[in-house]
Amino acid sequence: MQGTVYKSTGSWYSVKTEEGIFYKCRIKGKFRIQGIKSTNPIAVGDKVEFHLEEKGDETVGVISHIEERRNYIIRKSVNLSKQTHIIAANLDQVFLLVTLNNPTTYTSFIDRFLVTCEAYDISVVLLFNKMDVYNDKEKKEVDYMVNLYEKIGYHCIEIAAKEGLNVDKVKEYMIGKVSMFSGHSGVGKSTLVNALQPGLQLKTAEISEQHLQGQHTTTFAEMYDLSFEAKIIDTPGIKGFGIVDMEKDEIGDYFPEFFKLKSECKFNNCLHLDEPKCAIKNALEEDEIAWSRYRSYVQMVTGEEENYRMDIHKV
Ligand SMILES: Nc1nc2c(ncn2[C@@H]2O[C@H](COP(=O)(O)OP(=O)(O)OP(=O)(O)O)[C@@H](O)[C@H]2O)c(=O)[nH]1
Ligand SMILES: [Mg+2]
Ligand SMILES: [Zn+2]
Repeated sequence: MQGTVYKSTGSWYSVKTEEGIFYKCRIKGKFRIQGIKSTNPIAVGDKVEFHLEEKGDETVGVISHIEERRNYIIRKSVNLSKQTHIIAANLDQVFLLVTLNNPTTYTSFIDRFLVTCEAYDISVVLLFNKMDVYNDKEKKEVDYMVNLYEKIGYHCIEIAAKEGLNVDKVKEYMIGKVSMFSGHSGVGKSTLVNALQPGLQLKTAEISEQHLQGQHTTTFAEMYDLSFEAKIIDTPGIKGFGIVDMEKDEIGDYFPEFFKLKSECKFNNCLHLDEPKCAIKNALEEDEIAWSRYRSYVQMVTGEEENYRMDIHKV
């Protein structure tokens, strides 16, 4: 039998067949794929083969094979374990939800996320959520970020999931595709799924409630079929986003605005750090490249930890 993984708890997988039937499945023993060292061998979005086994009065599926992935999105946990985790597989696009506060999304996080999407060739749209609560100054900050990222070539939409603002625009991007919502805990991923399809009623929670519980509201990635020919994967919030297995000299290629200029650097192996006649540093001085992007880049190349506060706006 064949199906698509709709939910993964780490020990159980919910697999949907083409006939639309869900089976509870598991894997036997160690299941390793093509040398990927990951905490989860099978992720939401994976296409799998399985067979049914009777266990007492219960029928469970046992996954025996996973189809080669068209793509997947992976991150390194930022805690000490440094394990990698596949968030989802076989995606058409990813939406990164960003909020200025409650919680704060720093550009260093956005940039790491974008670099991973570039490296894995997955298109990404930035959604600036909770526009309903920002004051004028904060709205300007969002506009500044939208300008910054649009100029590089990323689509950005300002939304308010709770009020339905611009949810239609998000819908347009989703039709006919498998998409994923990502971002910190509390940015409104599940709220947005509910806004797209009110009947689903996914659990959402205030950040203060989340802290009381000491955990994220959404605990496992799960895919949903929406009424308008779209599939969405809601994911648990992520704190940090460590990039996986990248050579120093390839990171710059995943900053599109750097990549465009790099042939103009004096040295063809320029890392854009202290080298003379560097086109990227020139563009930075001319304000054609944003300082926040350059700082993110330096952080990644020098292997600094992501989580420090920084001032992202020029004002
Ligand atoms: N004011 C306002 N609040 C919002 C908006 N979108 C979401 N929220 C609120 O933000 C809080 C968190 O929303 P969730 O949808 O649970 O966030 P999440 O990203 O799914 O969080 P995790 O599941 O923990 O990763 C809830 O109290 C929502 O009501 C919005 O557009 N405006
Ligand atoms: Mg959620
Ligand atoms: Zn350079």
